[in-house]
Amino acid sequence: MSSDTIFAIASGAGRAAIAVIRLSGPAVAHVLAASAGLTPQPRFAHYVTLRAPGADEPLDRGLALYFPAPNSPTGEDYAELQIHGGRAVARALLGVLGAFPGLREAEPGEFARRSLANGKMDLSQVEGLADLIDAETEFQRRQAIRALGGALRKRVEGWRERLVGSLALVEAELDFSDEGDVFEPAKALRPLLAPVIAEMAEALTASEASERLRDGFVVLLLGPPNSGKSTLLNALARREVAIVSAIPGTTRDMIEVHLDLSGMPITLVDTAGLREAEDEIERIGVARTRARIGEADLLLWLSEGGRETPQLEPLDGAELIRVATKADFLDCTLDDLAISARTGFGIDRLLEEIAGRAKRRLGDGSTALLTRERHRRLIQEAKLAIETSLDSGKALEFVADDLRVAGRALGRIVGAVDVEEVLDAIFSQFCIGK
Ligand SMILES: Nc1nc2c(ncn2[C@@H]2O[C@H](COP(=O)(O)OP(=O)(O)OP(=O)(O)O)[C@@H](O)[C@H]2O)c(=O)[nH]1
Ligand SMILES: [Mg+2]
Repeated sequence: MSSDTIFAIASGAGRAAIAVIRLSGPAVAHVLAASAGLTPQPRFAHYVTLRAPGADEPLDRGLALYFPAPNSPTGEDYAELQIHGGRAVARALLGVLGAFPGLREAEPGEFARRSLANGKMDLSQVEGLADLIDAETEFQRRQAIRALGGALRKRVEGWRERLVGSLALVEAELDFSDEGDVFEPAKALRPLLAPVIAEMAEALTASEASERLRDGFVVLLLGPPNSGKSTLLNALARREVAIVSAIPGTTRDMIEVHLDLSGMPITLVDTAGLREAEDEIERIGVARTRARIGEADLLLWLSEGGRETPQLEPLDGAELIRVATKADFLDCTLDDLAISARTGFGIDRLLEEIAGRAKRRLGDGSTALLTRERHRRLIQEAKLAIETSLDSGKALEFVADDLRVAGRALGRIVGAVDVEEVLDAIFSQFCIGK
């Protein structure tokens, strides 16, 4: 780890009542002494006056908290300064901090990276932290807090322990086997490893829901031009997001709105009405709509009074609901969900319908384990290697190799195995100050 001391505003950009500045690294105690005039008692809040070193004029007054290594969020000497949240206050203090030798502004995610390096968090927890910061709905929060609490780490450790146990059996056999006895690795290891394979398969099956919960449940509003798609989008978003007009072919670009529906993240997408397009721009809009169909979880096919049947290519996975629009002045066919975006008739029922399907697809985040494609890929890799190790008639050396491959894949999930490129990818998503 570098010997730089880093600092950053942790409380977000812009004007606020209070801003929090974090510092981490070996110079922290010196900086506090020089700018706040004291060596604070660890883990106590001190009310201090902050100044540039040697200056009389105060910059601001606020609270200083000091956490000496290793009992700190980063495992290094660490401090937080709570100051007034005006832009000029923060700018002045950051300027003073930057002038100390050995101090510099933190890169995005650098505090979390130091926590990882010092064993305060593992990689799956860091990912949970990133998701918690980004969480917009209750279920996303619940899922992220489980990851941050180490749910995946504990499971992975359980698997690794059993792998290590199996490997020990194989290696003992390699080192000490008598010429005479017959050790059949597949037979000896199966009782230990079959449950691991089963648990991994179960986690993989459930992972689609967790990943979806991170990304949101995508609902596409489809239908012929003028069927009322944009009007419905505006009604659900409760603001004028999309242009509505009586002219068919009004919408060309896809317009997305994010909703929190009973704790679930829903992305609603308005699209260009599906028809033989009359001009080049509309044609592109229709092509984009068709391309997006494959990525949606739910398709709402809107038509006036429910009169038109869906004209769509075969779809894999996504469900389709037919919706009859403009129920305020049209007779709607009965088996359809009838709505009027103008009067609000049927909208609650439609929302319930969407929520029900989303719930079935997403779960509520309380059992989530694999929240990222990265986890899923590594567990698949580990599972495959374990399965291969159990092939009958395999030489012990190869069995040991398979088990090591599986162990390394699992190690990568929690960052126990060197994974610089993964780290760069993950930490670059963080905001500065985290
Ligand atoms: N009476 C009534 N009119 C509606 C309703 N929903 C939409 N309209 C009208 O129908 C016309 C078309 O609505 P849009 O929402 O622009 O239709 P669209 O499906 O987005 O059309 P394109 O973007 O052209 O594909 C507008 O004049 C709306 O005011 C409704 O529930 N009741
Ligand atoms: Mg439209």
